[in-house]
Amino acid sequence: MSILKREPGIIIAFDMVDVPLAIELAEELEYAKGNFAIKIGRPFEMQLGHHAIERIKLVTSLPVIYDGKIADIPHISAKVAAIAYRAGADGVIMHGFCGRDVIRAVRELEMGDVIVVVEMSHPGSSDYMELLSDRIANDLEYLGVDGVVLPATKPDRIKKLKEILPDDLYVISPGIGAQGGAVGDAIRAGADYEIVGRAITASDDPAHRASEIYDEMIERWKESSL
Ligand code: OMP
Repeated sequence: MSILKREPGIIIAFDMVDVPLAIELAEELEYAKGNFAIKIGRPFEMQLGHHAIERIKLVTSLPVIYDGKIADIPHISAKVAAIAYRAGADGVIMHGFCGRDVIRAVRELEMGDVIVVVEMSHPGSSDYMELLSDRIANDLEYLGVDGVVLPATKPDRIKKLKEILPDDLYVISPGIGAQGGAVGDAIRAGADYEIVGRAITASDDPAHRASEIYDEMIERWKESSL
């Protein structure tokens, strides 16, 4: 069973370095209106190591994803993922470009969801990654992973890659707000969750802003299904 509810939602990127702020936001999100999950990124992890995951898990029942963008040989990738799962992560994000053996090594842990980056949201993603993304997407049918990361900054690529990807994989999409994507762009293109960092965490009232962005996303999603 997927760690994420199969309904449109927002994954909030916890990339802040202010630990008390992160904990306060995780507590507040518990009661905020919306369908949320929390993604712990490397900057926050660098403050506390794997305790970053433990500290957030202590104050929330929302799904927690460790975004280590794991990209190493199979042995090391599995070791990093296992530490994150043991600390309480419900899922981990890893790169797809390292190869099938790396994806298999993490999946074979069977400790939680495995989410694979297929294509990235920043402009330089087109330098190299776009050359590989169709191939990675094709292979995922046989690798038994749970979800993929596709770029909200390129809704057309979401649509294209979804044609290749197995239906049962969930799609989570970053690039909304600070990177130029509009709220709702990825959901309308077929993503399940939009990933939002700075547009929420850098606002004056992040939990309130998360609910506003959630409402806006649902509004745009409903418009598109009329
Ligand atoms: P904001 O740009 O502040 O909304 O944050 C985006 C978040 O999504 C950060 O945590 C990034 O690490 C992450 N991300 C991308 O921005 N682009 C990608 O292609 C992949 C990710 C990711 O895997 O989450």
